[in-house]
Amino acid sequence: MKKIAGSLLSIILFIAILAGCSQSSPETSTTTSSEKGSNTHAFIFKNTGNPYGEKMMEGFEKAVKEKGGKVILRSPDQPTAEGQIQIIEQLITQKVSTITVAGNDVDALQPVLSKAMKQGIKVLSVDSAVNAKSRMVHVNQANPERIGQVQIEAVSEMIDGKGEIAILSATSQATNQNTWIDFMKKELEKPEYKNIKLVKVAYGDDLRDKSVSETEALLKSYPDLKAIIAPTTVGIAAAGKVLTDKGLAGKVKLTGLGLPSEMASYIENGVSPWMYLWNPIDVGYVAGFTAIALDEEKVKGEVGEKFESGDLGELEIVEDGDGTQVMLGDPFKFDKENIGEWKDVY
Ligand code: RAM
Repeated sequence: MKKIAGSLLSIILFIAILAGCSQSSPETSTTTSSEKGSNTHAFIFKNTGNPYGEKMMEGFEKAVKEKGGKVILRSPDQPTAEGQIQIIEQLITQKVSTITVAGNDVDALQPVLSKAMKQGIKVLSVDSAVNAKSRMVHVNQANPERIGQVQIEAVSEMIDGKGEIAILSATSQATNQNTWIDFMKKELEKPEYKNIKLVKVAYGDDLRDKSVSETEALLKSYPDLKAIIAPTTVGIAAAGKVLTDKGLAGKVKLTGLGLPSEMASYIENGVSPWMYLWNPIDVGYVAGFTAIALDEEKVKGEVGEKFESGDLGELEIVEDGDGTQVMLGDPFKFDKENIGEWKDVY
């Protein structure tokens, strides 16, 4: 009898322990999957095959992994809004937690991004902004006004303040390039640049072959061309190759925004005396932390809010026209002196 009572007691105790366990498990899950969603963070770049986009994705993935989240990295084959819309529709169906996009058009993504936000998905843009209604915040790689100014200062110094120049851009809808070009044009209005003539803005669409043929067309149409500014890493590398192959080092100067890894040889051979960029890995990394801060509702994307950005410390959300942004500093100059230190980094 005693024996039976003893084993009954242990069965009761065992059931009680099991019940205790099952009671505590929902507590752990409430803070992760059930309330916070899937902790899945999607990043969409402009198009595939661009090493700059790959570096940003690398930084984004690093940030999300540091915070224990899951990452989805997607890009359309061509740098079009339509391609991004299709991807965003799929991500909404997948119920991702956040979408970070480098927009191929400032307005065209608004319906699909608004739909995502209505379903509770947090949306931000990075690199190439979408309009303020389509996002909660934008992560800006560098001060756009300074980007415009430094390009014109550089080109003016390279051609002694006079002659014809052209711009080789990405797509005609790319918000980031269009903003920088507007600031370049504004800078060119200053009296010190009165002898510099911007003859053409060409669009290589961030596709290598098109950027090569657009560079060749510029050289053909403007035989007196003194310099090309390419504010796109794809464009500047393509122009660097064309000018090198045609033996035009020193004759047609090249500057713009380039990846040190793709531009080192054209800086070393003198085709591009110097150029600028920022760290695309850091830009992606900050976007990852911004996405997570929005998802965890630590910030709403409002001016004055601050959040932790891993190795990059605390960042603040500031004004950006009718929207808000996180701003990452000034463009950095790469020349013969320092290119060797950076060409293996990005
Ligand atoms: C290209 C892309 C990208 C831009 C850089 C500078 O890779 O157009 O959006 O930020 O250049």
